[in-house]
Amino acid sequence: MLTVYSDDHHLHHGRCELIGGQLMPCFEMPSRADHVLARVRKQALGPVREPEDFGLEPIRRIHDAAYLEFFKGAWARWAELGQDGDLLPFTWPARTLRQVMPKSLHGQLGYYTFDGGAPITAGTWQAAYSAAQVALTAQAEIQRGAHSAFALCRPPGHHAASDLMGGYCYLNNAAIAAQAFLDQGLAKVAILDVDYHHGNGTQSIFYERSDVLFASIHGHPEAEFPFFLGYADELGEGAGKGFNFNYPLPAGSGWEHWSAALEQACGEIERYGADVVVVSLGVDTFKEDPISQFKLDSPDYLRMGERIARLGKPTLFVMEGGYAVEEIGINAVNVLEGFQNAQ
Ligand code: Q9C
Ligand code: ZN
Repeated sequence: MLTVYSDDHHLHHGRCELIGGQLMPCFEMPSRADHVLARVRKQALGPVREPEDFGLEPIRRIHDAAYLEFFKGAWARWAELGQDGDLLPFTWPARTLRQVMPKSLHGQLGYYTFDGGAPITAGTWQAAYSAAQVALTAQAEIQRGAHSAFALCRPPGHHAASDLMGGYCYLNNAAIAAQAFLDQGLAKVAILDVDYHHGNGTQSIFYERSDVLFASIHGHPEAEFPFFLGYADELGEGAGKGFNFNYPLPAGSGWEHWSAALEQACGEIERYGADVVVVSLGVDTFKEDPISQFKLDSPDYLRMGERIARLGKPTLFVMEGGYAVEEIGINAVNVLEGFQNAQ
């Protein structure tokens, strides 16, 4: 299986996030992708290639033009104010406030974010842009006939909506790749989101559409980030009704419960008759993940890959979360090896 990877992810290294009432070093750190790449090489999964540059057009198919303009220019505006710390929001247009567009950088930052977990640093735009190109390059490989490919994206993407960043995410790599498949002639794309957190960004992007089915297995939003989306009764709207499936699970869920949800999600993908499957591959379901509450163990990821392979569809794996840095490589690559060995 081809892996697409760009060193540009190192350009994004947030300093800190607010957790447990304290500023802690960001869990979403560059060594995550380094560990996954090292494991890809160690296991000889296949070739590793740099991304091609498909430009902004395929990103604009998913993201709002003004949002992209804001994100691209935000750091320069911050630097012009004489600042060099991470650019982080602190005010949001929540209930009782107006959805107006302020003039100030921080006002606009509040408008374009849904949490304080997506710091903008000097290199964040370039890193996120390259991650989207990584996803598009792996997508192109499948479009050209490969049965699978791995987009080793960092920063991750599934929390990012059309005009919102948050949850460590800026550009929705999986959604951008899914749209590219459609734009290149496929009719039906299924996105299977196995990250511990609900893929609120991806769901919102495709919620009223039937050409992309979204299925997500995640910590119950009653208790888990992103809290305000990801409930089982969210089934899609309008033309998208019946094309959105959420499987929220309680804290402490292990492979037995998790794999039962995977079975249901796979059943929906089969019924749908997807031309291609995009897997939002987060491995923060791991039992030792420092910010998550599921109990998957490393061998479970092999089973996960095998089950996905049994769908029998061309499959694009897009890296999302996973914060047990030492094991992230083993767990992510186990999914890919499980998939590959089941062929
Ligand atoms: N800073 C992904 O796994 N946690 N994102 C909030 C307070 C946010 C996870 C804790 C978790 C986001 C891609
Ligand atoms: Zn996650």
